Amino acid sequence: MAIRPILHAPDPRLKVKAAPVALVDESVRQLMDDMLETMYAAPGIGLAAPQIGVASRVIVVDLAEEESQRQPLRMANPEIISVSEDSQIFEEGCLSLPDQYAEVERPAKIRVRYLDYAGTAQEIEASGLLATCILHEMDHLDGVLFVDHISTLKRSIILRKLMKRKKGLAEVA
Ligand code: K1U
Ligand code: ZN
Repeated sequence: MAIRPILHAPDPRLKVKAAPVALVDESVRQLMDDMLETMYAAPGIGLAAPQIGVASRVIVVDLAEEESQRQPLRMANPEIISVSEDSQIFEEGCLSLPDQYAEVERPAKIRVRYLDYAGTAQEIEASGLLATCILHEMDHLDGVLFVDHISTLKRSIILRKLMKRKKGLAEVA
């Protein structure tokens, strides 16, 4: 397993639509393992393959607050089967938009189909933060960031802050 560098906006690789995996083979399992290690190290509660520069439809999620309670979800080719009519609002962060947060409204309950670590088709129902996190990660697979769900003004403030931060880091280096 390896910790991989996480891309930061405005990297163009974060805006690309990722391709489905043909099957869950050893290379996809290796990718899932690396993504989980990278996510735990960050730390974060989710990660999508495009965030480490891999344009494949693979995400990982784990809401556990303690190492002893970890219950990782590794999903290839996730698809939304249904969403509830009612919505919920969570404050979202993103490892590709460091230190930036905003409230985002999304469906409160979802049903998702995906291929697991063994390549077996699974379906789960998710609600609360788990639903929001899965939807956030699935957005990454289509080149969508949480800032694409907020007002133009809030989005430009966040993106300007990130550009400034990038410039500051470049001047130090
Ligand atoms: O996709 C990502 O960049 C990961 C992101 C997932 C996410 C967070 C909040 C709402 C929706 C999706 C993160 O994990 S940001 C970091 C974070 O939320 C966190 C970090 C440490 C402990 C607990 C949470
Ligand atoms: Zn994110």
